[in-house]
Amino acid sequence: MPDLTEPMAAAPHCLPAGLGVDRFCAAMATRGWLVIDRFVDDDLVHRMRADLERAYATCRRLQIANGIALDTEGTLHHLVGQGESFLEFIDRLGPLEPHLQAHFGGPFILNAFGGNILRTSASYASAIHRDVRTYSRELPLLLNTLLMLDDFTVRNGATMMMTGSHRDCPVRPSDEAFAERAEAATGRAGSLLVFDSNLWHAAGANNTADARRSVTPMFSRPLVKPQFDHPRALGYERMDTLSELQRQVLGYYSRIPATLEEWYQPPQRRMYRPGQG
Ligand SMILES: O=C(O)CCC(=O)C(=O)O
Repeated sequence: MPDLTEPMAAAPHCLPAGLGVDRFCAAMATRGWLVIDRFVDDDLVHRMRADLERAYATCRRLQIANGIALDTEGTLHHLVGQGESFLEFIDRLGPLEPHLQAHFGGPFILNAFGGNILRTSASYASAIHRDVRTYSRELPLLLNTLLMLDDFTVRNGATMMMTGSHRDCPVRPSDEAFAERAEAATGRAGSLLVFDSNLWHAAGANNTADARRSVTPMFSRPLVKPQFDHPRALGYERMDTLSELQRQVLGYYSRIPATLEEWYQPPQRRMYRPGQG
């Protein structure tokens, strides 16, 4: 049995040689999470950091203006449309597409694309939580990913993962139970943490002077309602400029018609295409 606990090393743009679909699915089924070392290269990491800073100014302005500043410091939401690097990341999922398809048993879409700039102060992401309210155990509704934009270490608050809790923890564990089983998901910048959304986790405490940045795209089966209408946010007309992978993942093939004209279309022009589950 291969060791599922070690971050799997790969050259940028590739998956580690040992990370076949079977190994991926085995890790998700047993531990519920894994780290893919340097899933994206430094160039994309640098551009995502710059886009993240700009997007944070936009998100923070609205958080403050709308009276929700307290618990949201450092958090960002709905980055699709807030920087080209975020769209580029969707295209970089190619090598992982068969793995995510195997996990979901079919095509998948983006559910939400957030981010976290973790400094010494905490946000809601620092509480023990999971990101799917409906505990679905063996039926995977949602899958989290977290792309590390800085090295994640124990000192700067690497995400704490309660290994295996997606299988046996339908309700929130006590702080003690969490601490007993939680492992730090450490990794180099560019590494991708992938985890079952049924798994309990929390951002660690950042005890350094530097920010620990990440983006957190989540994925689902197309039949699950996404947290943001990505095709409408980008514009339906933008579809022609996107890759096949971006169209699928951003949900252009699983939109909701709003007129009879949109509904009555041949299969390949339908807003919700055949085969989306
Ligand atoms: O920033 C982190 O370490 C945790 C992020 C998180 O909780 C999430 O993506 O749900």
